Amino acid sequence: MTPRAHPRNITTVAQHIIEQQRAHPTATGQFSWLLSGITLATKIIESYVRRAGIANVFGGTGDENVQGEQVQKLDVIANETIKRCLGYRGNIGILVSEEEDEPRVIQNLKGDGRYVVLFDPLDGSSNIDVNVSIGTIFSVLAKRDDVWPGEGPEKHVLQPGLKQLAAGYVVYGSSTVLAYTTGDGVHMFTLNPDIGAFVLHQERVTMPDKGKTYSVNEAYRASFPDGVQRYLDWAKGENYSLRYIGSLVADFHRTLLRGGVFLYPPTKKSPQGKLRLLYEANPMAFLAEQAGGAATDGRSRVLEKVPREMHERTPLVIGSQQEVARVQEFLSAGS
Ligand code: P6P
Repeated sequence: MTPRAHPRNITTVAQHIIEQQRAHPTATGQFSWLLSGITLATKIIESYVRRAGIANVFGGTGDENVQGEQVQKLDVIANETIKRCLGYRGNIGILVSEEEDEPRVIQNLKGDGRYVVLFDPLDGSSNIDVNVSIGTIFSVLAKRDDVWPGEGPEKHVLQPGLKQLAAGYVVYGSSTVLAYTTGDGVHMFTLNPDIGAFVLHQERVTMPDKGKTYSVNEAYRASFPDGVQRYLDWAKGENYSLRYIGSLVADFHRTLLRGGVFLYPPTKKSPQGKLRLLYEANPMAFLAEQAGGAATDGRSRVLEKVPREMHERTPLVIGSQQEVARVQEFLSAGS
């Protein structure tokens, strides 16, 4: 009989965020309120994901999103859920979603929406119908203070990843796990369905500085840069394992915990890489670095990239320090 979590051992994510905030005397609790909106949304999404087959939410809507991808029913539910949970928090001024063409500016009476929340509502959604782990990814910025009120939202949105105040993901897998950072380490929580709360199970998660696992879709090998192809040959010679789920959140979660390296290089089909900078690569790069890992686009640090447009894509090499450095060596030796 699995022992139930004893009340004395429960730290919920809400408590943890407040404790984290206490460590920042300038914090007003506004931030905790924002993050609790995100966790609420992911609990609602999880309730659909867990019963997708009987809730008639399998399959596509027949529409295409701004990315040119087939929209899954659960994509829409996840997107609407996050907008609903965050739209009325009062302190969020702009929402950016993978599913939306443009930033959504939230007008609230006091106009004090100081935060920008960027998210991929349901990453890996093509895997829903075959019960493979999928996830929600989020990133939080503060509005810039050098933008005139009359200017559009773009300047607030197009900030480098170094400016993130928080980032995280929820992976809907064999259990539902939330990982987040506010710049003071990476902390992980498991959703306890008995009490409907995310409960802390690991603080200050650190990524192993090496790991003999590479994660890439080798079907596209022929169109990878030469340096990547040489790296793959080297890794095979070193008896590395290949693990690739095809769901960024799941592949990253494994890399964060076990070490290794995940790569989505430029390909013929996606010459700038497939993953989006603002709400996929940046949040994962923030988490990776906070856990002692690294993240580049094959040339430069992901977090230093200055975005040019909202749905900008980027190549991504992310994981253990030594493994990312190894890939860089092969890339620097001649692309
Ligand atoms: P491919 C899912 O569609 C996604 O955006 C990421 O979650 C995942 O890492 C990647 O695409 C998989 O892409 O081309 O290997 O199917």
